[in-house]
Amino acid sequence: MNGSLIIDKGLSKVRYIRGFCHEMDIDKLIGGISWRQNRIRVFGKEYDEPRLTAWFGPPYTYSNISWPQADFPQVLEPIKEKLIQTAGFPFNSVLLNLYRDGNDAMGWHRDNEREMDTSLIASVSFGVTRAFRIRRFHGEKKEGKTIELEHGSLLLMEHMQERYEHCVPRRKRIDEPRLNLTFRRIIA
Ligand SMILES: O=C(O)CCC(=O)C(=O)O
Repeated sequence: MNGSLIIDKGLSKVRYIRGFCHEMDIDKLIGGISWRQNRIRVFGKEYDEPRLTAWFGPPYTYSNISWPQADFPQVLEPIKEKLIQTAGFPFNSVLLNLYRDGNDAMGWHRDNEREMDTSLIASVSFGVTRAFRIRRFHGEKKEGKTIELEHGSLLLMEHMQERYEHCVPRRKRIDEPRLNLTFRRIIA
């Protein structure tokens, strides 16, 4: 598979592929989804999550947020099919993150819930370019990488969750939206 290998450490491999799906129209995608803004609890206080989200696939729970089973909408089917063919992996679910502008963000975390097959997670990006940061979970946290995720790009994260955490930092000067589709395989 083409693309640049960003991380290549034992089983953990992260590959960045430009132009995977650049023909898709972000406005059509955003308009085809019903969005939710979840509430999160941080140090005992509740806040609105700084982004909008949607979930399609089997029921899924993380950080006290629960999603019921939901079928893939038509607008996402071509992306899912192309991805399954490209990666040769049976993704069965997707988490959508809509960053309305640079004030929306995602903090450091790992996607390592027990019901998820973490051997491969695939992230497809649309809209404005945003930075995606990765660092070791244990030990040398300063040794990180930053990838600029461009419109239509694909990031393949193979066994990344075991060793690395990731985030999408705020970028105050950005005033355009970015849509991220994170395809996963739920196994239980
Ligand atoms: O927006 C992104 O690129 C990251 C999304 C993410 O970290 C997640 O869905 O767990």
